[in-house]
Amino acid sequence: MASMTEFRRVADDVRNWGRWGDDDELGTLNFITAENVQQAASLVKRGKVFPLGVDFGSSGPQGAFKFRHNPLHVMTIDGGDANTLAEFGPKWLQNPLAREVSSYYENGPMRFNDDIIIMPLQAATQWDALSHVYYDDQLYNGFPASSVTSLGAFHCGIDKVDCKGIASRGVLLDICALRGVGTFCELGDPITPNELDEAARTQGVIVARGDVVLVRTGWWARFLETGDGGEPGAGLDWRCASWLHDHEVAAVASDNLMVENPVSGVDGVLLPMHMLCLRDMGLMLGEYWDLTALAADCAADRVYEFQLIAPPLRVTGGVGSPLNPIAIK
Ligand code: UVW
Repeated sequence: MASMTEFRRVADDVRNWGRWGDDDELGTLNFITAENVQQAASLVKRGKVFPLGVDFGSSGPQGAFKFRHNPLHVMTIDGGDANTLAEFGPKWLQNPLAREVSSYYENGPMRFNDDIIIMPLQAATQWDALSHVYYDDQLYNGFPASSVTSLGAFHCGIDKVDCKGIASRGVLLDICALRGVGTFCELGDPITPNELDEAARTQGVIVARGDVVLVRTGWWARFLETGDGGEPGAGLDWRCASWLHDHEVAAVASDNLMVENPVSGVDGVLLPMHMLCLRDMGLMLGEYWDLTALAADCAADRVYEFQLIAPPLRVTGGVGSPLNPIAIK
């Protein structure tokens, strides 16, 4: 178990504050240049598209956590209204909305359905914004933690990264394949920097500046089998923060619930990778990405690089965002 002193030493090493200016709110997305975007597009050879987003619905994994919930999706106008509102709406004097909607049906053949979704921005496939996690009262680049207000994040909100797309080269590192574990890397064995190197080497790919690295642990496939959103699986050991820093990776995402190993590895510190990546490096984390089909295709053609397009929603001041990233080969 590492000490807090050791953690702080690593934090000092990987910290990117000031690297792209004192007002920077993009962090390692700055590694993605126009050349990266162009080169990533040139990786599209077969036009095969892999949607990496999971379902946004009531049976997602977030039911396992008391402070988060699965998306609540409710129909506000549906097919039943075409008949019932046509009958009752026009006569419903105290309800102008019912009269208005039914008038649409009375005057022509058009029918419509509407719906609404209520969900934590940390449900299902997501990006963590740089303002999601902090310590010592500071966000990435030294911005005060108090700048995250009840109206949202004034600094380092997810809307700030909109200018980047996010599009770059994606590289899959398949740890299930490396470990020869069929579908799922069990808890108790965090993924080490050496394993990331080994996965890249055996797959014949070199992780380079500006890449978005996708780490497959098999957690999502396991969740689909068990329905247990609280089951921990292996994630990145906290020391992988230095590996991501050294390789000048733009962002990292995984198929599990928090990218990092649930067992901290640092005495008295919960989620040290989150602290180092988001707050010190300015490196965004993607969670609950479904990498199963992409991994199968990569194993079949032995090509582990692709164009990755993964823009978040432009939620004003959001500290995270749902998305449906796509990989194209
Ligand atoms: C926390 O658990 C704090 O965050 P995340 O959803 O990013 O893992």
